[in-house]
Amino acid sequence: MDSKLKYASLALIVSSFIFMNNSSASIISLSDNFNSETTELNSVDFTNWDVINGSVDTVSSGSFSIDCIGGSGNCIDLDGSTGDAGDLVSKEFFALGTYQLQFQLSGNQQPSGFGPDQVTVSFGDYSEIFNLNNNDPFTNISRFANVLGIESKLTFSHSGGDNGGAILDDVSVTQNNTVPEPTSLALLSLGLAGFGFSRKKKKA
Ligand SMILES: [Ca+2]
Ligand SMILES: [Ca+2]
Ligand SMILES: [Ca+2]
Repeated sequence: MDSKLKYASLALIVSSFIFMNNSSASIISLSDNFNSETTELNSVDFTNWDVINGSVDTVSSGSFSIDCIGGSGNCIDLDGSTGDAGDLVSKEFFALGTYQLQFQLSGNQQPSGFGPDQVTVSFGDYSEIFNLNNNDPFTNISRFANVLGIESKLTFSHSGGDNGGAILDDVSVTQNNTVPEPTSLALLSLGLAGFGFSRKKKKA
C-alpha cells in the first residue's frame, strides 16, 4: 500500500468514526416533573432549580383549584406569594450543543382572575414570550435551542406579580447528537476524495 493510499484510508476511518459518534442516541440532561419536591408557598429549596428575582409556589394537584399534569403530583405556580413573580433558573449550566427543550405550561387556572400572565423562556439562543389567559389548558411546548459560545442555564421568568401565575410542569432538556457536524461531513468527503484519488493513481 503506497503512502497516499494509507493516508486516505486512515482519513476515511477517522472521519467514519466521528460520523458514527455523532449518530449516537440523544442524552437527557434534565428531566423534572416536580413531584418529589416539597409542596409549599415561596419555595426556594429545589433539586434542579434556583429561584431569583421574586418567588414561585410548589402546588399539589387539586389545591388552589390547580390541576397538575396527570391530575396528581406537583407543579409550579411561577408567580409565588410575595407579590413579585419569580425567575426559575436551572442549577445546571448546559454545555455547548444543540438541545431539545420540552415543558408543559398552562394559564393560572384561577376562576377569579389573576390573569393574563406572561412568561419568558430563555435557553442558549432561544427566547420566547408566552402570554396566557387564566383558563388556557396545559400545552406541551417543544423547541430546539443552540447553546453557543458560553454555557447556558434554562430560565422561566414570570412578569409582574399578583400571586397567581402561569403553571409549569414536566420540564425536560435533551441533548441532540443526531446531526453530524459540518466539519465531520467535510472530513468524510475529504477521506473519500483522497481514497478515490489514490485508487486512480494506483490503476494508472
Ligand atoms: Ca408534576
Ligand atoms: Ca402563587
Ligand atoms: Ca397573574
